[in-house]
Parts: sequence; structure tokens; C-alpha cells
Amino acid sequence: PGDRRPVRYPEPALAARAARVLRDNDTGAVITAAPRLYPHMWSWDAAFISIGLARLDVQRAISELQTLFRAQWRNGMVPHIVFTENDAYFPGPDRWGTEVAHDGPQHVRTSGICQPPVHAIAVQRVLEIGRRSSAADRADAERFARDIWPSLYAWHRWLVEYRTPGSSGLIAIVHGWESGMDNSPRWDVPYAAVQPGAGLPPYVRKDVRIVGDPSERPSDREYDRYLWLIEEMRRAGYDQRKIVRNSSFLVGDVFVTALFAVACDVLVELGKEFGQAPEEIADLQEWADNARAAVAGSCHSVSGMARDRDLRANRWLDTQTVAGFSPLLCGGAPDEVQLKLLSLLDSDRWCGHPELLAPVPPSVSPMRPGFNPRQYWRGPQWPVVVWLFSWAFERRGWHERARKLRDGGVKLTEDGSFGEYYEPFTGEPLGSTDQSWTAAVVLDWLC
Ligand code: 9WN
Repeated sequence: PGDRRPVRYPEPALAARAARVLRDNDTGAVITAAPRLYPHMWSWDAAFISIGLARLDVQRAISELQTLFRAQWRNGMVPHIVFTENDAYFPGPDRWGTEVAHDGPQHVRTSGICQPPVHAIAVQRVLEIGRRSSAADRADAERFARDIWPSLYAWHRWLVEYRTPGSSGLIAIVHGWESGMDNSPRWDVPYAAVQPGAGLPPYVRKDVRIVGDPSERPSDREYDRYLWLIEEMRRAGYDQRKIVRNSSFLVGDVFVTALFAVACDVLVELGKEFGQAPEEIADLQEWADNARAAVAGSCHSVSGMARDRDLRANRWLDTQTVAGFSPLLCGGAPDEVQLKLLSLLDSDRWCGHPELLAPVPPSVSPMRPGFNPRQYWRGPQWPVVVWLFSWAFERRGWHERARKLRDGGVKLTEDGSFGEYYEPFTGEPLGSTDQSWTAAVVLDWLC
């Protein structure tokens, strides 16, 4: 394996190309998630993008995160999309209609849902990089980390206040898009219960016109459900309490919960360093402990894999995907469970599968029924997911494992196309090319 693709850039040339992608995707105001398919700012993309940007320009990395947080809702939610003027993406701001919300920002249009809370991780990374840069960058990064901390705290508090219904302790999502893994088979069962009503206003998809092969994207049936959930939320005036009470989709997301736990840990570290309020630091410590316990509590007794919970149907979702490895991100699972997960991750069901071009986890195991190597979150490998595991493993002191994932991530992306996701056996880039967050994580790996 390794020569299945014609082009392979040496690391310095790959880094230069990645830098160019970020510069080319810069509208001057924001770095769009991708040039054509995603012409706006996405919440978790912006976090990863700022990490890559910090390698090029610490100031620009800071301003990217500031732009996202200027769109934070008054209740604390960080919206999943901050819209630019471009109208090439559907659903755009008119379809979301978040003007009906009491808590939305005044000066900018946003969607009405959120995405995984990886922003504290990005702030800490920008700070680390800024500190190794010039004295001016160090001072700016420190001021920024201190100033943005209360907004990060408010964001985390929103997730606890509004999104931890029920007793599982898992953070709940009200739309598959909130997971960042839109059409993962994780959501097939809860989505099957979402019945688009007759009142679903007609719409025309734009994504399938941009991605050459529509079968790499979610199906129309799936889109009907995505749009129906937006319709429900708009009708509820984006009132979180109403949405969590009534929406047809409510799922405890174990991957989001694990990221939340570790992001709370990071905020505690930053809070102590910059002298933030002790009672808020104590809140974050408690939230981290609760989230970690919820992730550990979700693990299947035989496989050890962490599970999401359908909070409408009150049952565990046993579909095995890369999210099953969530306890490895945040810790807290018993040793025997952790060992089981690590050996599963290394096995031929996951990273050790003999046919993989690069030994990094696909979104779904190639050995599972339903695995589709070309279909979005149903099989392809996603560089940002690899980055998250390599970052978490480094943080946990598993340096060798972190290095292997980083090397695998570079191998996956060394064709220089910066695909949104990759076919795991051939390494073909799929979805969008020149995807900003792919370029950003590659820059972080290479610099
Ligand atoms: C919907 C921008 C986003 C990522 C998500 C990814 C995809 C959007 C879409 O693109 O989702 O939010 O239209 O498919 O699934 O993780 O943040 O890159």
C-alpha cells in the first residue's frame, strides 16, 4: 500500500500547499469551511482552522475565533454556521429564520443549532503556538485566552443547562448536524422516527450540484428529515426548552460528551492560569467529571464501545462507529475497558485493517455491515477526526500512539488535495477538495 495515488508531496511542499488553501479560502472576514461547497464559517471547522492558522499568523488565528464568538447567542450557544453574504449553500439564513429567536445575535445571521465544543482546545493550542512565536504574538495570545475565557465558560454552561436532559448525563443533540457527523449510522434509528410533516416547505439542494458524485453526500430522504427538524425548531422560535421537550430527534451524543469533558479540563487549566473566578472553575471541574462518568457509563459490557442514547425512545444505540472510541479521548473508563478499546482500535477491524491506505480510523469499521467507503460519515476517513485522537493521545501521554496517528494522517493527505474525507482503501479525496480544516490539521501536523 502507499502507491495507490499518483501524486505525493514531500512535507515542506505539502505544508506550503496547505497554507495556500487557507489563504485562498479567506474572504478577508472569515476563512470559509470550503471554497464552493461551504462558503460560510462553521463552528467546529473554525476551531480547527484557527489551529492551522496559528502556524501561519497568530493574529489571524485569534481573529477567526473572535469572529465566531461575536456570533455567540445571548444564552451562550455558539451557532453551527455564521453566514457570509454568499448564497451558494442550502439551507441558508432565510431557511433557518433565526430572527424569530429571542437570544440570537443582532448584527450577524446564524443557524439555530450548535456543533461539538472543541473551541477551548483550539484556544489552548493557539496560545501554545503563540507563546513559541514572537514576544508580540505571545502577549496577544495570552490576552486573547484571558479575554475569551468567560465566553467559553458561557458556551459550556449552555450545554449543561439546556442539553443534559434525562439521567444518562450525556450531552443531547437535537439534529444530526450538531454531532458534526451528519449521516453517521449512529443516527439511523433515531432518524427513522423523524417523520417529515406535510408542512415541510419545498426546497432545492445545492450541495449535490457542487459535489460531482451525489452518492458521496447524504440522500434526499435524509435531507427531508434534516429540513423537517429545522422546521420544528423554527416553529418553536428556537426556544431551547421547547425544542428539547418536543423535537422529534433527541439523542445523547457520546462523542460530543467526551469532547466536552476534555474541553472542560482545558478550560480549567486556562482558568487557573489566568485567574478566572474559582466558582466557575469549580463548575467546569464538576461538568468534566459528570461528562466523563456519562461516557464511561455508556460503554457496552462486551465490546467496551461507548454508545449514544436515543432519549426519545429511551434506549442505547449499539451501532459501532468511530465514536465508540470516545472514552479514549477523555479518559475515565475502567482500565479493562480502555485496554479493550485500544486493542480493538489496533485490530484489523479498525486501524489495522490490511487494506487501508493509511492506518487511521475510518468513520465506520470496514468489517461492519453497512460500511460504505465513499459515503460521507458511513465509512470514509476524516482527517479532523484523526487529529482529535492524535491530540488526545498526546495529551494523555501516549506519545507513540499519537505519532502513529499523525504519521497516518499525513500519509492520508499527502496527495495535496485536502479532501473533506477520503476513501480508505484508495485514498481518493471525496466531497469537497481544498477543505480548510483538512489543510489546517495538516499544517499543525507538519509545523
Ligand atoms: C452541515 C463544514 C461541515 C462540517 C460537518 C460536516 C458537513 C454540513 C453539510 O460540513 O456538514 O453542517 O452541509 O453537510 O458533516 O462536520 O462541520 O465542513
